[in-house]
Amino acid sequence: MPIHNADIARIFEEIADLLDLKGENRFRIRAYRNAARTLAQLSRPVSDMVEEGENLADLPDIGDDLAEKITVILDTGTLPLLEDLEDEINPAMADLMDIPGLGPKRVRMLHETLGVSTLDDLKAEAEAGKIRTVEGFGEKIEQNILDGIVEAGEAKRWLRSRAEPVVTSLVDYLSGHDDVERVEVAGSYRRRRETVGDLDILAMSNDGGAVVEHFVAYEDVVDVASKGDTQSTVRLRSGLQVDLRVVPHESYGAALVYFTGSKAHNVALRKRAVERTLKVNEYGVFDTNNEQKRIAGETEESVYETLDLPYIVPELREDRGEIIAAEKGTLPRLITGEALRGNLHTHTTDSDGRHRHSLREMAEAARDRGMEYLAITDHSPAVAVAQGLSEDDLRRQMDAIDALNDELDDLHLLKSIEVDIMKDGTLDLPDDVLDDLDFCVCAVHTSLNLSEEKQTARILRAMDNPNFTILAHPTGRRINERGPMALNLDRIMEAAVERGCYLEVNAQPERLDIDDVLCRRAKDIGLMVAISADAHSRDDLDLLTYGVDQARRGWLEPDDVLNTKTWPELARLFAS
Ligand code: DGT
Ligand code: CA
Ligand code: CA
Repeated sequence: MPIHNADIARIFEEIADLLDLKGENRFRIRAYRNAARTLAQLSRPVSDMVEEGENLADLPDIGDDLAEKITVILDTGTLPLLEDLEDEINPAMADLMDIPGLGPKRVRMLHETLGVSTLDDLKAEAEAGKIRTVEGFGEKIEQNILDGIVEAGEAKRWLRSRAEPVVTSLVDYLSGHDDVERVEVAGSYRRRRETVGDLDILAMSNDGGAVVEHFVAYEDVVDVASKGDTQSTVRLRSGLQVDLRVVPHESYGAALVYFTGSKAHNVALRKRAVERTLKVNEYGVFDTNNEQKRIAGETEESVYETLDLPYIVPELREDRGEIIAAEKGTLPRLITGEALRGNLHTHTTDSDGRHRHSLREMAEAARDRGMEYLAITDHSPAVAVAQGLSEDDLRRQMDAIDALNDELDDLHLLKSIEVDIMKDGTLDLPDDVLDDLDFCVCAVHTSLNLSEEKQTARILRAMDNPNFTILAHPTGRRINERGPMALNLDRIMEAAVERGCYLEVNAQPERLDIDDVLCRRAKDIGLMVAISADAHSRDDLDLLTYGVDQARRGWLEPDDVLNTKTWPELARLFAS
């Protein structure tokens, strides 16, 4: 394996970090960091320089000692000094210094007092409120650390919803150029994945050079990683990386297929092409016997057509059976946002000061969006931070809903609750009040760390309650924040089918719970889901679209989704 300049730079950075954690001499630390920067910015591989007999010590910030170390790395891929340091100090501790506010001194302190060595340790101690107890730390620093951990996670993949405004501005900007005929975002963004690693933008133009110049001149570009005649990669101020490709008219469809991916879908398409003595790439579809001859490529449809396939929407392009389904004519007729008649998970100011709008305001917002029904599902008492509704509060809210229903013509409010599933699997309100609701949304908010056995048993027990209707955010995951609970979801889904219960696709962008893969599993066993906004404000009602995206990626059709039904239809389902 060739050793790149960046590899050597990384080793020097790591040494500097570990020396820093040891409290070593800062000049020695600085020397490694400076050398790392020199290497990272060098235009030629140092391996070439060594081969050509050049003296590395002539490079800025590199003396005889470091020059010698570079040759050792080129020969062996590592350095004894680094290995010694890694034996002494857990290298994971170096990652902790990336959290804002945590320098080497504080990391050392946390290690000595609480035994913190990894990001997971740090998170656990911060969540348990232990950090604030360490000398020199306080509640504020603890909170900053928690926020920092979240941000560190988000830096890896972006929530698609967070990338959206960035995309809109950039696409507007690119479309504004005279030589640009069309712009589209491809990649995972177009496939509507819940997160995106980077953006892949395709522009149609005959003047690639001009478009690339326009692109790199965008005001939010802070770093140009590469720039050619038809492609460029940049990093935006927000940290998001963007790949641009400029293609001519005749290749646009082929390029769109290629850069939309997924890679696995592309591989499957190419295999299919080979079987037809065709070649598919980002420039078009070609005859293997005469590669000069472009058979298709102007539109995506033309590419699929040469492979004897109908058009496949981007959400399905994951090589999860879509090509066979397309061939057989059994592609799903996917759910759309227009098919949703209402929302089955909504909060109001009745339960939580953080919720921004009253019952009436939420009702009017739903009506303005053309919804036929809206279920009001405030929290139950166990969610103390959200000031959950007591039985009396809930009865009062039910009266208020009756009154408002008399008044509203074109929206029907449903009486419901987001009732907590307690640790023992009981529900957080007595059955006699739950009996009087239209249906119940049930959720786990506490004791998320039970074993799979216990967590599963807890939810199954809750489902035994005849008032149980929909399991809200079933896995409890929050993207980039916390993973799913340990759960046997197959058992839960089967139990739901047996008992006439349902699962939610929570449309909050950081939840999207259940996800696409689980949606597909639900469909396969005949389990319907509710796509729910979990709205905490009027604008949140618009989040449904993210739930629809996830459901589409999970092959769901209108009949798989509860809230495509009218309320009378739903009432019948819930009663049976
Ligand atoms: P991401 O960015 O991690 O969220 O995921 P994608 O799917 O956007 O992946 P990305 O940005 O690496 O590449 C964009 C598309 O380009 C990808 O979906 C398919 C295509 N592509 C990239 N690398 C390859 C490759 O090695 N082979 C093939 N066939 N296609 C590739
Ligand atoms: Ca991408
Ligand atoms: Ca990319």
